[in-house]
Amino acid sequence: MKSHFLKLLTFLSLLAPSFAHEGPWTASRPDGHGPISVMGDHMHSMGEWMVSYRYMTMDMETLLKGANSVSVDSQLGTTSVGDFEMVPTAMKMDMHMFGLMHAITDKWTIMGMVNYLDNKMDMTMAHFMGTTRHDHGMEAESSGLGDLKFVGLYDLAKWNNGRRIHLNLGLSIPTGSIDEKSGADILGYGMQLGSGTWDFNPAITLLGQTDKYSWGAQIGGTFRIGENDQDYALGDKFCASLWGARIITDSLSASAKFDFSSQDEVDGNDSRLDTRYGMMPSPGFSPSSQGRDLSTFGLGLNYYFQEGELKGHRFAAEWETPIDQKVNGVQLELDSTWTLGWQYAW
Ligand SMILES: [Cu+2]
Repeated sequence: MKSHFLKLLTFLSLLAPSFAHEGPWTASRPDGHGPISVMGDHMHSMGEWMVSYRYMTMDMETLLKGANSVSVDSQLGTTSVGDFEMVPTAMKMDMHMFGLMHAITDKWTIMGMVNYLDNKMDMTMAHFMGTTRHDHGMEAESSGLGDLKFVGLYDLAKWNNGRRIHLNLGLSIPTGSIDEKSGADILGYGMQLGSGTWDFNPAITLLGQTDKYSWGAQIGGTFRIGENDQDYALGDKFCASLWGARIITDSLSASAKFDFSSQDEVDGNDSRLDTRYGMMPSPGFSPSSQGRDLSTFGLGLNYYFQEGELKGHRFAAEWETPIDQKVNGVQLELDSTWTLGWQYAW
């Protein structure tokens, strides 16, 4: 994790001196907002409001043990019971995110976000008759409101060369359910809709613009405050992002982004899931098969209407794929993420 972080900083320090222009940073260009997957990338001027909607869809399939691909057979056993009796084989997570931003002063922009989640998971369950394994396919679903998030963005400094830096101070409120079930059975950690804990989300964001290019870097984390009412806390998370964008027309820009995140395994354990694990060992019910190190590369487009009926509206899309990933325990491998978004400020 440290070496990725150092590489990122070195890369950034090489770029930073050359990527500057005359005048202050401005939002009124397509790359005036970061790639759509970045949260809290920009601030507003006093009195401005912004509404946004994002649709994010993540696909996961095939199993990883640490950094290595493993087969379903290797986990379920072929002639006798293996490490697990049930493993996930695919998962799709859809997220609808609604956001509201308002700059109460030039120094402070406040932001609220609420998510609606929709998770689907396919699993294979096995049992043995002598030395013959019988497989059953199973499906699980969960959907509903996620955790509510409030963020204060504080302007630390603005320079007259297109650069600025701000602080992100986020608080996540546990409105999302951690009691999602399939029939009478509690679902695994990854299928729950919230963390169940109050979480602190600090970050620092650095932005720069030249006439044709822009870049940004954000480093932050998620820290769980205490444990939830089931006596566990999801793992703390560290995130670093670095992106660059180029203006193609007055309305269109294209971006490339590198992301690194590292999330710890679950701290503590949900006794309801321990009971399920006792009856049917599965990585989804295990605190040590949660969290991962993930490096991704993303490509995106931002479109900013400068005139006509849609003047001021922004549409953006971004596709991200892993370049390196290492899971804790045994988990599904992340395949790709798409983020589509709309933003309107006035
Ligand atoms: Cu905004």
